[in-house]
Amino acid sequence: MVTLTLELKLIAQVGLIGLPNAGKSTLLASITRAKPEIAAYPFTTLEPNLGVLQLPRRRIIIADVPGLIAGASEGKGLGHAFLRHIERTKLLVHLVDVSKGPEELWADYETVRNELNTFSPSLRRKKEIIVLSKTDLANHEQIQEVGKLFRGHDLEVLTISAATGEGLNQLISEITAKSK
Ligand SMILES: Nc1nc2c(ncn2[C@@H]2O[C@H](COP(=O)(O)OP(=O)(O)OP(=O)(O)O)[C@@H](O)[C@H]2O)c(=O)[nH]1
Ligand SMILES: [Mg+2]
Repeated sequence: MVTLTLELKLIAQVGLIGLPNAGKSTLLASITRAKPEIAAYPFTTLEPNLGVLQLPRRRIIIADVPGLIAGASEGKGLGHAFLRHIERTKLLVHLVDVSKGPEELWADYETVRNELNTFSPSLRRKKEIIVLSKTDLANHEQIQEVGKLFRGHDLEVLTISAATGEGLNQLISEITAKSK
């Protein structure tokens, strides 16, 4: 007897990743018509949500997956099962909450990167846009300092506030250019 195991993977061009509470679902709700659950506590998203970013000549499907935590690639938290879903995306949008201090924020970024790197080479090599989220909760100096920290590691960052809409148009342009 032959046993076949079929795996269903969501088809999205872009995956939103980050620690729990980073603002992934809020971003999805801001740039698509999806209505994911949003709340001020971790692990609000328990299943991936898909949204369609409608452009004049293209539509881009975006997947918002549950937050990742340290150990996710080995099955901790909810992230593990959903890392598979972002394996086929062209681009990752990695959200980090800028209202946290620079050290904690950089540790958050590295935690998620480590999980991607451990999970598979295809995730490790995927294009990534780093987004500092919730800029309305941080002051200008804090944001500048964090930008400098990332540039010191040769990493470019974008800044957004889903609350005020700041930076969303630029992010949409970058997603459009890099998800082809
Ligand atoms: N002030 C402010 N709050 C935000 C912003 N974006 C998200 N939030 C808040 O941050 C909290 C978490 O947002 P979610 O979108 O649920 O975060 P998530 O990354 O999807 O979280 P999980 O599903 O748990 O992984 C909510 O209370 C949001 O209202 C923002 O730009 N500004
Ligand atoms: Mg969520």
